Amino acid sequence: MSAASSPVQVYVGIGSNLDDPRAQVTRAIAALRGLAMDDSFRVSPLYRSPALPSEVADQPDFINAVAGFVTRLSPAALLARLQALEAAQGRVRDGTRWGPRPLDLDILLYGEAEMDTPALRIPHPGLGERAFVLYPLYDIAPGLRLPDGRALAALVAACDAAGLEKLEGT
Ligand code: A4P
Ligand code: MG
Repeated sequence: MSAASSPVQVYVGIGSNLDDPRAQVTRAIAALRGLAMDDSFRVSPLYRSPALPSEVADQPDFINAVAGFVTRLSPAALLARLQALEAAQGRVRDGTRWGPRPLDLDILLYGEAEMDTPALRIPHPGLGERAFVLYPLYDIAPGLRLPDGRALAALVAACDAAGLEKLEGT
């Protein structure tokens, strides 16, 4: 077993636009709950939006959500667990960037960590501009600040949410 590190608050972005996306996201939420310490697990409502960037919009709409929880997994161990969950839900990596996928799990934030390696970029690139990430993150962590000090509330206020639809009853 790998050495346990101190508990860290993490946020994970969940996205799907293939093979019944709403069911894929619901299943992923249940699996992520299993990674959370104690009763730390929080999850946003589900949102629907067209695929971004607009060059790749010729594919099904995405369903997105954000989960937040406390874990002792290291960033690399957490990424490995997320990739195993993607694979378990039928994701095949064929090298197509931004292609349609049954499940995409991104580490959005790992405590206050800032990392920039090919395997892991944290905070996740695009976090500060993407409505389908910012809105659900705000739902579960309205007072959050990014490691660079920017307030999540200010990013939400500045972000273009055209096309983003919160799914009622989620
Ligand atoms: N990787 C680096 N940093 C991270 C991180 N913080 N979390 C590496 C997870 N993985 C990270 O990922 C490729 C590699 O990124 C991984 O091997 C990992 O080591 P991937 O998931 O295979 O590739 P991808 O998702 O196609 O590319 P990318 O650049 O991560 O795309 P994004 O940014 O995830 O965007 N539109 C809507 N409406 N909703 C969406 O959810 N998602 C995307 C994908 C595009 N458009 C979308 C949505
Ligand atoms: Mg990804």
